[in-house]
Amino acid sequence: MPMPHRTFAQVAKRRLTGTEGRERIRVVRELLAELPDYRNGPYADLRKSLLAEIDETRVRSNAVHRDSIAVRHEGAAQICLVGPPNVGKSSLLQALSEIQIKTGDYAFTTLRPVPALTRIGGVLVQLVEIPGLIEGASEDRGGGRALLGVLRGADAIAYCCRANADPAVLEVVRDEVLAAGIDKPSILAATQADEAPQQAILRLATAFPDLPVVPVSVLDEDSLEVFRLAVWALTGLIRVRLRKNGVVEEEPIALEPSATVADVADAIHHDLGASFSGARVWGPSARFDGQRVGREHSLTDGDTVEILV
Ligand SMILES: Nc1nc2c(ncn2[C@@H]2O[C@H](COP(=O)(O)OP(=O)(O)OP(=O)(O)O)[C@@H](O)[C@H]2O)c(=O)[nH]1
Ligand SMILES: [Mg+2]
Repeated sequence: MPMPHRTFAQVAKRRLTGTEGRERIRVVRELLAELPDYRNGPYADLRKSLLAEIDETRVRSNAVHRDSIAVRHEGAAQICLVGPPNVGKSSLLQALSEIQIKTGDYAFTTLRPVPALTRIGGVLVQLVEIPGLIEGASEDRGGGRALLGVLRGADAIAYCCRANADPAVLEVVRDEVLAAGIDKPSILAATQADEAPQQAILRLATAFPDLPVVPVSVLDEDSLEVFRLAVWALTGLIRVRLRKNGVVEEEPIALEPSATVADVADAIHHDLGASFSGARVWGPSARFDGQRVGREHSLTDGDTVEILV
């Protein structure tokens, strides 16, 4: 004897309360399975309204996803990997970090932005794979608006294109980014370079004269290192090592290029920033090792600093 349809409707309402997205769809499916299979009458009406509920839930969750996607910034800078589908963005992310990510020999393996941290010269930098942008993305095709929103919040862009591909396929993507009014420091990673002749790299460089081209292959560790350095250059940051009581700390800190000794002291502790008397500097910005400098001395990438109290 099936549950009276009014009772079923009440049960359904109660079970659906407070659910959203995938969870809501799962509950609806369970309810559908429990519903007597009548073709007409109140049970058939219930079935229809539950089926409509699935569609509505889908539309709602898409709307939520589309409005915006937030990728929390981590590390010293956030660099987005952007390019057509299936060029090797995930493979690059995997080769440069600890994450396990799906890669595949087909388009749109990655559907959401995927962040991963990579260490460059001792500093953590965040790379974010942006799923394949398609023509019309700036008008929201393929959920493009939310993806471009992530890009808008990034510090820089590494465009990715198969080294032996026709440059036109990347032009499509780049045009969408520019049409969205996004213009950030950028490089062009010519991916799967192990499968491309030197002329292919030249062809890309000619097609994109304003982008430094970095040939890269996940099979070639040296090329990955060159790519890391190019990403570091994109951040525009400098690395400075701290020295305390004669011992240099292993991991450098990342600073804005205009950083002074006072900024370093302040980064260590606000009180120190206010009270320290000066510093000693080793490295490119010092005239000689251990040079005594004042608060406003500008630092350079590769310096080592000891704050004097
Ligand atoms: N020979 C070679 N193949 C590569 C390299 N990098 C990636 N591939 C292959 O290229 C295909 C696509 O790789 P993915 O990393 O999934 O590409 P993607 O750009 O993330 O793709 P979507 O997320 O689908 O847009 C896979 O079959 C990889 O094995 C490379 O450096 N050399
Ligand atoms: Mg991918």
